[in-house]
Amino acid sequence: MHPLRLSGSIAALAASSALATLLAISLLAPAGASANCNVDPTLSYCVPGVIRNDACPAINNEIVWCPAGDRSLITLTIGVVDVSNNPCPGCQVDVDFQFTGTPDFTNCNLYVCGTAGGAITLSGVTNAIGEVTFTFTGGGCGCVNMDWTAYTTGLVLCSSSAQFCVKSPDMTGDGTINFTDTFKFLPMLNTAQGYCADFNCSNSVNFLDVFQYLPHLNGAHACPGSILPFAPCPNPCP
Ligand SMILES: [Ca+2]
Ligand SMILES: [Ca+2]
Repeated sequence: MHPLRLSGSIAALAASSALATLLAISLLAPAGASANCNVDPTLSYCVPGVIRNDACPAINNEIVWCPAGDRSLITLTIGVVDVSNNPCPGCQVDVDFQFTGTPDFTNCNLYVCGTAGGAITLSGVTNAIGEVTFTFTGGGCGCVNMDWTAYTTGLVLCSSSAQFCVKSPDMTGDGTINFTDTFKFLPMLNTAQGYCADFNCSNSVNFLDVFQYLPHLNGAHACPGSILPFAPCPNPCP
């Protein structure tokens, strides 16, 4: 290698190392800064919501989610403020989540990726406006309840729950999209009806829903990790 190029590489390496150090310091700094924030748990807030990325009308209360995360997501935003109602950036927030639900299909499951039996504890750090947002995806069709308790520095910020209506190309709710989901989909396509296969929320099942379904089937979309459903079926899914 040309000596100049080599020295350039070393300089780049040194720069990236310095950047990594800076990044590490900047990541560490907010945690310390949180000690300076006189958090007021009564003024702090937790707001459930969705990031909509599906073909259903925006005002619709049904969301389509895919275990691969390329459709709508369930969110929880936590805002931490001090006793003067000013945002607290750099606060570590820990949240205990518990998801439960009832599948619309018999013999099928509901799950949220990354959870074990619907439970997971996540941590995050509030941004410049004092907020941190957690996002979730999963599979199955039915009603999902999200219960949460959010803490910072030992204080409970909020503890509440919200319900979401979900449907997914993972119709069987086993964590992946494959031919078993197609077997669920086809009877609804043939009869032109079925809530769980109506992927564009048009109140009928037709070729437009096929177009919604196929990319997930062709991509064999799945949760990045293993799943442990929180609404297990009494029998194995077909
Ligand atoms: Ca499936
Ligand atoms: Ca439809």
